[in-house]
Amino acid sequence: MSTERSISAFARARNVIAGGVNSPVRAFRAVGGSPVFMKSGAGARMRSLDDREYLDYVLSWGPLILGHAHPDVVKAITAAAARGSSFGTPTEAESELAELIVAMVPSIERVRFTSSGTEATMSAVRLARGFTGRDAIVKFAGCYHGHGDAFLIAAGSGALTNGVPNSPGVPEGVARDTIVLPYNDAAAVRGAFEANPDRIAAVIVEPYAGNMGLVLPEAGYLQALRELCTQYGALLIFDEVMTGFRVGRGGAQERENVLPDLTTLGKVIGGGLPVGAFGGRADVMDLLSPAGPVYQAGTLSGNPLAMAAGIATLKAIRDDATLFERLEVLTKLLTEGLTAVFDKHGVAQTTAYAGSMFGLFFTAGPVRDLTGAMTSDTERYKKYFHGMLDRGIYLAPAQFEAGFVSTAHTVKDVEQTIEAADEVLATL
Ligand code: KE4
Repeated sequence: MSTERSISAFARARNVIAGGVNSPVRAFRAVGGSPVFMKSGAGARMRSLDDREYLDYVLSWGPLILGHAHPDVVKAITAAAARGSSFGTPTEAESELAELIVAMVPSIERVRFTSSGTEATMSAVRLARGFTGRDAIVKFAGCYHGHGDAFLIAAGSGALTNGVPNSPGVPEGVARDTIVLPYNDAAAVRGAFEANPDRIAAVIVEPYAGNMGLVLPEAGYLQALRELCTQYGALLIFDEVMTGFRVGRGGAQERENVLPDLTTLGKVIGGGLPVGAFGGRADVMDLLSPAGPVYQAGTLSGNPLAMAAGIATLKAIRDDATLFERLEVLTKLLTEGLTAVFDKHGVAQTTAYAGSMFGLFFTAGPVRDLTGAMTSDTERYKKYFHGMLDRGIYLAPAQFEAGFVSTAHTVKDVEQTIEAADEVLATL
């Protein structure tokens, strides 16, 4: 199967773009080989420069819950573009998308849009520090909250994949204010608060951790975080950049019935265009400039084209009563089918799914935190990834990522995937 055009495209890119990519995980460093360059997408599939079609379970790392080039999204972006791409003034589209988010996400009363998830998490932490007057934050090993300095300590996703979970360039002064704890360990959080009773501004957590592979919270864990933050006067921040509108209409907070003080969003709310957001309690959000003193800004925040794509996507989610039920059924079918073929071939695996996201570790597990995730056989994952890629199935080019299903995926697609896995596992 030819990838010549992608290989020469990567050589061209490396001459002018750092590492040849604009986000590290795309470079295939974790799985080896040369990244496949895509030129188009439609529904559940992408087409490469070499005109090879791939069934896509990355979906731009989560945003494309309706699949590639959904007609409603394309129409909305096209119409918005014809009216002008940006005004630098308020527009009603921003209020319309904000109203959709406020209506569906239980804890959000006010929203501020950004152009990426990283901006959203950076801003949410600054707001929490401004609101509490405290400096420290708690994050969890293996969780990824974007590339802000405060988060690149024991970070997941590409930082973990590329073996640099503690990035150079993060000053000691910043790292000192980030307390890193194991995920799924409420006692460790209690201990951190007892040792720092008035120092912790916020606990930021991926309620379903999707950046070390998929690790779900154990019963009572998120509620324990909620109670400890309330008890010690810290804010609880749910980073739902990945889980928002992906695991359910109201995100993980609705599924788990745990209300954070602030929530960060991204990915799905932009429908494939650059949008991040943070929101939550009105009394906290109203501390943001210009209403309050905590500064935060962005030239293209609330961009009309991005808002149009987000509105079209969230309206489709809002108006389709069975959308998440159908997505979860399909994701369950995929996950259980993969488990069955792994067991058939005697290959150790630990799978998890929630809504339309799923994870698969090459380890017998259990996987409840980063330590468990790191027992995964990444060499085997490499071979599995390329075996599936050769059969036209595009999975995350890194073990420490989650997979995603869209409304464009079908039962037939899932059956094709399981058959491909059956063939590949026979070769491992
Ligand atoms: P962005 O700045 O990449 O839009 O969002 C950062 C972010 C924040 N919080 C969570 C929970 C996230 O998953 C992310 C970004 N996710 C990765 C995928 N694991 C983005 C992919 C990439 O870095 O290219």
